[in-house]
Amino acid sequence: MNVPTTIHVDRTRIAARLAWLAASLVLLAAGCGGHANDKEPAASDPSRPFAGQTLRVFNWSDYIDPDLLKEFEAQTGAKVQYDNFASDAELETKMLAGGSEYDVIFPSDRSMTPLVKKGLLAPLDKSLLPGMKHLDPKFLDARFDRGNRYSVPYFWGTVAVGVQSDKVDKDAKDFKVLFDPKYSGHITMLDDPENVVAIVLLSLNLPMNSTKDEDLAKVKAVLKAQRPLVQAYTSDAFKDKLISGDAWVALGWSGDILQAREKRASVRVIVPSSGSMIWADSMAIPVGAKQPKLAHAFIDFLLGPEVAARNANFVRYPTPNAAARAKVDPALRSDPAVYPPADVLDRCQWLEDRGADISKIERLWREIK
Ligand code: SPD
Repeated sequence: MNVPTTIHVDRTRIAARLAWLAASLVLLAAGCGGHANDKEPAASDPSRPFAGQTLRVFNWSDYIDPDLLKEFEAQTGAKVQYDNFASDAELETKMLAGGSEYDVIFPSDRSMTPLVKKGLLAPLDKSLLPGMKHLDPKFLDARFDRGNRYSVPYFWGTVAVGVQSDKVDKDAKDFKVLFDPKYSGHITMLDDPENVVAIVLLSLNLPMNSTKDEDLAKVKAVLKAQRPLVQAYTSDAFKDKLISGDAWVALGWSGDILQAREKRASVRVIVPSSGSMIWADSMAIPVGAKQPKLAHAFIDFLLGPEVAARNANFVRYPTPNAAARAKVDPALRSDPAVYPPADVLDRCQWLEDRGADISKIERLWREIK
C-alpha cells in the first residue's frame, strides 16, 4: 500500500512550499526581500527612474558642488562614481585607452577637436536635453563642435595667477611675476606643457599658439631660467598651496584661484589686462558609454538654472547658462576676475590644435622637467 504514503509525502511537500511562499511574501511586504535589502527601490519606481544604475563621471578636480551629486542620486536613484583628471592630456590618454569606462566627461575646447576627430564621442540626443534652451547662444555652435552634436557647454574661464598680497609686489599685474627670482621656492606652475608654453609666449608678447622654432627657443630659455625657482609643477594642488600659504605665486585656472581666495583673503587674482588664455569646458558622452540615458539625465540636471547657479557659486567659474546667471551671487557676477571686462576678453586667445607640431612642445617640456 504505497499509495497513501505517497499522498502523505506530497501533501507534506506542498504544505512546506506554501509555508515558504507565504513567508517570502511577508518578507517582501516588509521590505526585506532581495532588491529591497540593498535599499534600492525597483527600477520601475517612477520617482527614482534610474534606481540600481551607476553613472560614471570623469571631470576636472574641484569642478562641481558635491551636494549636487547627492541631489542627483536622490532624485534618480542612481549612484554616481566620480573620478578626477588634471589636464587635457590625462583625459585624452584615458579616452584613447577606452573611454567607455565613463558615461559623462568634461573635455576642454582644446580636447574636443581630437576627441571628435578620432570618433571618441557619442552624438547627443537633444530630445533628452531640454535644458539646453537655458544656454547663452554665444556659447553654442563653437568651432570645435558645430551644431553641438557632441557637447554641451559647462563653464569657461581664463588662465590666471594667484599671488599672496602680503608677499608679492602690489603692482604685479601680469605673467612676468612668475619669473621673478624674488619669489624663488614659492612659485608653482601648471603641470601642462601646452598651457605653460602658451603663457610664456604671451609674456614675451609672441603669438600664443606659435610653434616657430625661434619662438619656442625663447620659451625654453625662460622656462630653463625659471626651473630652479619653481616649488612644484601641479595642475590641481596649486589651490591648496595658495590656501596654506606655501605658494606665493601660482599659475592656475581662474576659478580655482578664486576658490583659494575664499579660504585665504590675502590671495589676489591676476588676469593680465594685456590678455590671457580663454578656455571653455563642455559635457560629453564617450562612445560606448554604458548608461547613455542616465548620462543625458545628468547633463540635463546640470543645465537647470537653479542647479547651474548653485554650481557656479561653488566653483567660482563663469557660467554659459544665461538663465542661471541672474541667480549667481551678485559679488561674483561683478568680479572682473570671474567675468573679465570685454576689452580684456578681446585680448584673450584660445588654444589651437597644433597637429603634429605638438611634438615640439612636448620635447621642450621633457627637456625642462
Ligand atoms: N578645477 C577645474 C579646472 C578646469 C580647467 N579647465 C581648463 C582647460 C584648459 N585647456
